[in-house]
Amino acid sequence: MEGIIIKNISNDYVVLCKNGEYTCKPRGKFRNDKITPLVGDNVIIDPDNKYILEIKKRKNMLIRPSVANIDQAIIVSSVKEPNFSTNLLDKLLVIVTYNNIKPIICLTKLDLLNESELKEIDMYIKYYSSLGYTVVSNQDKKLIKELLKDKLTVITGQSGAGKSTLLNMLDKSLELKTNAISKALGRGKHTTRHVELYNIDGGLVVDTPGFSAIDLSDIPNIAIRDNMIEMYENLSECKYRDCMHIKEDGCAVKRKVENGEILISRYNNYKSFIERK
Ligand SMILES: Nc1nc2c(ncn2[C@@H]2O[C@H](COP(=O)(O)OP(=O)(O)OP(=O)(O)O)[C@@H](O)[C@H]2O)c(=O)[nH]1
Ligand SMILES: [Mg+2]
Ligand SMILES: [Zn+2]
Repeated sequence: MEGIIIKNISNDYVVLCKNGEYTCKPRGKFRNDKITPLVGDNVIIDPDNKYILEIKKRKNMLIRPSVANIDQAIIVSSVKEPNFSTNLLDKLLVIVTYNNIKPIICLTKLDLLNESELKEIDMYIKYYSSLGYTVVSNQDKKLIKELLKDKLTVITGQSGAGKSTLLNMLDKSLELKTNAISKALGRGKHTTRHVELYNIDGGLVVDTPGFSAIDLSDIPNIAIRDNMIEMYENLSECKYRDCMHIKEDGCAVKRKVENGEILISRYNNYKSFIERK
């Protein structure tokens, strides 16, 4: 019988099939082959003996969070509590696009901003949109549901950003646990503890525990450059074909940062990624 793994707790995998859910163990074979089943895996199970018999070929996979066959990722970024961080957003955009996953930016807690703060965020929304990213707010319920339809979407972002809250807003029956940021950080714990896949009106969505630190250490510098749109698209205008936009002369990126065409925070974040700071 065919199904998809929607949850994993230690060695138990909950598999959603057409006629219901089955909690299965992986066959010993997988351990020998060093294959660990992941949430998002399409599998064949033996429903009588509750075993996973086969894992279908994966389209892609992420290590942290551990999810397979992802179509897109919603990067949840709060604009306050925790404060908006372009560094974190740009880092996640690089990680997601490097893994061939389409990013969607979802801003939360806009209701906590005053007018002048809203104006500043609006500038960022316009800039990221101009790069071609889809930018939504967690209030755009209808739009988000349309984006989720028929796709497997991972929800990622900092702890306390409002990932579980967003899913609860989309589907009240989920009743996911959420926690005030001060408490969440104070205890140094994540409210969401495990990776779990939910079906929201035909869209499969994975809630994940937020991270407090994440790094780009697996991604080579050239790939970081090529996964930041401005750093990649302006390369052809630089004097050197392999320009890293750092010390080189005749650099189109540095020129465009100076004349305001490229957002200074984007460039500074890029530099900090390249310099591994
Ligand atoms: N004012 C306001 N508060 C929000 C909004 N979204 C989330 N929150 C609050 O932010 C806190 C953290 O939300 P969660 O949904 O638990 O955050 P999370 O990203 O799931 O956190 P982890 O599971 O720890 O990774 C909760 O107290 C929410 O009520 C929002 O749009 N506006
Ligand atoms: Mg959560
Ligand atoms: Zn350059």
